[in-house]
Formats: sequence, C-alpha cells, structure tokens
Amino acid sequence: MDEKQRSILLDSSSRFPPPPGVKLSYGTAGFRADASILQSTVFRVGILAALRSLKTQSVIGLMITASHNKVSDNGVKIADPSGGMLTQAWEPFADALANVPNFLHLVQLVDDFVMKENIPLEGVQSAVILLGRDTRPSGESLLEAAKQGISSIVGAVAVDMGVLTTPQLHWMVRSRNKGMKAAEMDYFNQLSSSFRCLIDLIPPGSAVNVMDKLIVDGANGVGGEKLQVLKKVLHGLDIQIRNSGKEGVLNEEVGADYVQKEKAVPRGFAPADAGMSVAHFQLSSISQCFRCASLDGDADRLVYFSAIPNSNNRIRLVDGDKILSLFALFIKEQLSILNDNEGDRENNSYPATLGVVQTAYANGASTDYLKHLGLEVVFTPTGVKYLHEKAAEYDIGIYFEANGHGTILLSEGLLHWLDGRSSEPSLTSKGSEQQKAALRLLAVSKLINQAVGDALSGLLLVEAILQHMGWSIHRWNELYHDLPSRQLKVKVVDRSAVVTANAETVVVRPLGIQEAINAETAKYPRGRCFVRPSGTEDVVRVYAEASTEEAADNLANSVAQLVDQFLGFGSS
Ligand code: G16
Repeated sequence: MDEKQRSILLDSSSRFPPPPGVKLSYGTAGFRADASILQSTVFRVGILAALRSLKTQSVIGLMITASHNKVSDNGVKIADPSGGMLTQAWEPFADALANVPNFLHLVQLVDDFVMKENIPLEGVQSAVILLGRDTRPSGESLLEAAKQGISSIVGAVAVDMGVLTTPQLHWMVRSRNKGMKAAEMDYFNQLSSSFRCLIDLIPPGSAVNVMDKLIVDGANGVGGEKLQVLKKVLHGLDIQIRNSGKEGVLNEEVGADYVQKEKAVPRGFAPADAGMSVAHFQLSSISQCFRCASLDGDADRLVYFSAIPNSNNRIRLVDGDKILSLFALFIKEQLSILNDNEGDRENNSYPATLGVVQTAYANGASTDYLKHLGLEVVFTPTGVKYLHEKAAEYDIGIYFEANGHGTILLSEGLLHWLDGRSSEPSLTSKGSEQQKAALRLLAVSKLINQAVGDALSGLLLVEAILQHMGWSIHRWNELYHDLPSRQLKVKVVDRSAVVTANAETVVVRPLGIQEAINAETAKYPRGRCFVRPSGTEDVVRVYAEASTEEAADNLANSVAQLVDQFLGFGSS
C-alpha cells in the first residue's frame, strides 16, 4: 500500500471509531446490531466491498438491511459477483476488520490482507460497488458511512441504487456482471414477462379455481412498496397489498417472520372500509378462500397463509417447506414430460440432476413428503449461504428454509439444452408437450431469482403454479399435514458458547446439554428438538416438533428452560 492510500485510510477511519466493548460477527447474513452502534462497522464493510471488487474485477453489492429484525436494528451484507452471498473465505477478514479497535492496526490489517490476497491496490484498476438499503430510518446515514468506506480505497466508486429489496440488489449485481440489463425496471419487466409466459403455457381448463383475490402483507417494509410498482406491469393477477409501509411499524406484528413464528394473522388485515385503527383482521369479513401472503422486512422471505374462521386470529400456515414442495412437484412434472421419450426417435433426453436442500427447521412431514416423491433431500446449517452453495451442485437445486427464504437454481448446461429443445423444429412445429415443458422451465429460470431467495419472484412463481395446477391454497396445503411445532428464543449471557454439529442438530458445547435435550425429547412421541445460536439476533433459538400442539409447546418450553439453566443469566 502506498503512502497516499495509507494516509487516506488512516484519516477516514479515524472519523469512524468503533463503539467500545462491542464485538460483532458476520453471522448468518452479515453484521446486524442496534443501528446506533453500526457506523464504524458499515464504514469498514465499505472498505471490504471495494477490496472485493478490486480482487474480482467485478461489480459488488453492499446492502444496508436488518431484514426481519426490529426497526431499531440495522445491518450490512455483501453480494459477491455472482449475486450470491460474500464468499465464506472472506468472512474471517470481515470479522477482523469490523472489530479491530485501533486505526493503525486497521491499516496494517488491510495491508496484510491485500498482500495475502494479491489485490491490485495500486495502478489503474477500478472498483464498482452498488449500494442498496431497505426502508429503515437509520439506512440513509449508514449508507453515507458505506460510501466513505468505499471512497477510502483509491479507484473505488459507489453507485447508490436507492431503496431496494435485498434480492433486487443481488439480482442487479448478478445482471451487471453478466452484461445483462440491470436497472430496477428491467427487474420488474423480467418478472412480469416470465410470469406471463408461464400463464400462457397453462394447460387449457386449469386456471378456473384460483382466480380469487391474493392479499399480501408487506411487513411495513420495502416489499409492499415494490410490489405496488410490479403490479403496474403485471397482468393476470389480482393483488391487494396491506402493510405497505405507511400503516405501521416495520416487522411489528407483521411480516413473514411474525406470521411463521407466531402462526397468527398480521396486523393491518382489517377490511379497508373499517379503517386501519382496527388493528386485526376481521376473520368473518374476509372470505376463507382468499390467499394471503406475507413478505419480510427486506422481501427476501415469503410465506402464505389462510384464515381459520372464529379462531382468534389463528391461521393455516403455508410455509417455506410447502412452497418448496409445490415448486418441486412442478419441476418434477416438467422434467418427466421432457424425459418422456415416446415418439422421440432421437432419444434426446437430458440426465438432469434434481436436488432439494432443507435445514433442521424443515418440518419432518415435509421431508417425508419430498422423499416419498423420490427426491434427493439434503440438509445444511441455517443460512442461505449454505443452502445456496449446496443447491448449486445440481442441474436443478431447490432450496428453502421453513421461514420462507429460498429459490430454485438451474445450471447453465441445462438451460442451454432447454434452449435448444424449445426451438427444435420437430417440436415447435407441433407445439408439443415437450416444447412447452422446456419453455416453462426456461421461464422459471427467468422468473425465480438465480442470485438469492426473493419474495416477489417466489410469489409470482407460486401464483403461476397454482393456476397451472388449478389449485386453491387449501388444495396446496393438503399436500401433507405439518407435524405440530414450536419455536422459542432464549436470551443468554453469551450465545457463542453454543457450538453445534451435524447441520445444527446436535449441541457439542456446553457439555451435557445435548444429553439433557435428548432425555427431554424422548418423553414425546415423534419428538424432535434442537437448539442453536441465532446469527442475526442476540438469542439462542429452540425448535421443537411433536405429535400434538401441546406436546410441541411443552417440549420447547422445557428445552428453553434447559438452555436457561446451562447458559442463562442465572447459570453463571
Ligand atoms: C437471515 C438468513 C436466513 C436465516 C435467518 C435467520 O434471514 O438469510 O438464511 O434463516 O436470517 O437466521 P438466524 O436463525 O441465524 O437468526 P433474514 O431474512 O433475516 O435476512
């Protein structure tokens, strides 16, 4: 590093001192904490983004968001050149950079890393970083800190893309690096045209049952706002949007995380004419056959639900596992049409591998169902970065977390073959079923975000498939019956004291706690339970599953007590 670069870094970093005594970790999805302590972290991630862009000679993304967390939190994460999450190989550097207390040490750390990674810091190289933020009030000033971090690396340029959903920013980074159109309107146009294509390919007679209204909960975040824009270019779907930002507080008793964890109707689902002072959805006033969907704060998660009449705001939850199952069924159907060689003299099939990726949170009934379909199901730890990596090993990899975060990845090889298949003269002339199946899969690859889980594109694919199948939300929900489950959070002294193994199903530290969990779980028929430290909130999470609601609740509560005994404030 030359003297000029050194002095710029020293000068700028001295304007962003880290908060004393705070240790942050890149975690499940970037750094997250109370927004008031994040200026220095975001500034430093700006430096990292510039280095990553120089290293890869590609466009990088930097997103300011804390997604499902409460409105007073914020966070920052990086989108790599592929549009996916920051390579895990750079996470230790991210942690070290965020936590180094002294400015001279910071410059030394950067210098050492630049040498180790052989990053072309000097010379004529340039770096481009796309910046996005969600609607949190703290976003603007944190974005400014990111810009300062980026501009403290010579040759690095920040491009402010404004308020975006997280998946939009990932999509833009991917598109820019592939030399494709990457403006926000291109995103909306790509979604609407591929959705249209799937609708046009629906077998005659299917769509009749599902033309009732879709009501979407925007979590009072960016998703509702963007869905309003998407609606304008979308044809063939009647969407009503609630909680689009102005009605209430971000993620407060609204949004996918609330709906999935609490299994309750979100705020703001009062009938429009009753006014928003009526906090909760009047179940009797909305037809049961309405489909409801819920996005999270930055619109990278999606769950569906329908109301249970006279049930005190309870819902029938259609979670990420069921979205995965719907997608898997549809994809499998298209592949079997394509590989049906009857009448295909050239036997022009493609041995596409199809895999499904879940985490320990997947409801046991969903895993049984997917295996019963003959699908290969694999498990990873929580975090899209792990699921995405695993799914990319297949020609078609479908991954979803139960919380509604997921997507479908299609390999370049398969897309190339599908392209050829869809335009083969012998097939196009007949408008054959095989050609239609190829066109459907091509449309799926354009509709569903190839960079990261995306609630808006996921929602359109769900809607297209329901119309294709001619299914109501209830028919979809009947694919299998969830085992009762319960999730709890426990505040502990130090969540990093919990160390897990086997895709987070076993606790290896603190010693003894796993045996205690096993003994508790054994008391319940079909009992399953695990605990893990959250990577986005300062809590330990408990998940329990059992044959009845009461048993799942009891198991979760008794294991939460165990966590408290081993790690809680009374334990030390
Ligand atoms: C993020 C990750 C998800 C993860 C979730 C919860 O979601 O992207 O993969 O499931 O956090 O993680 P944890 O249980 O470690 O707190 P989001 O929507 O908050 O970005």
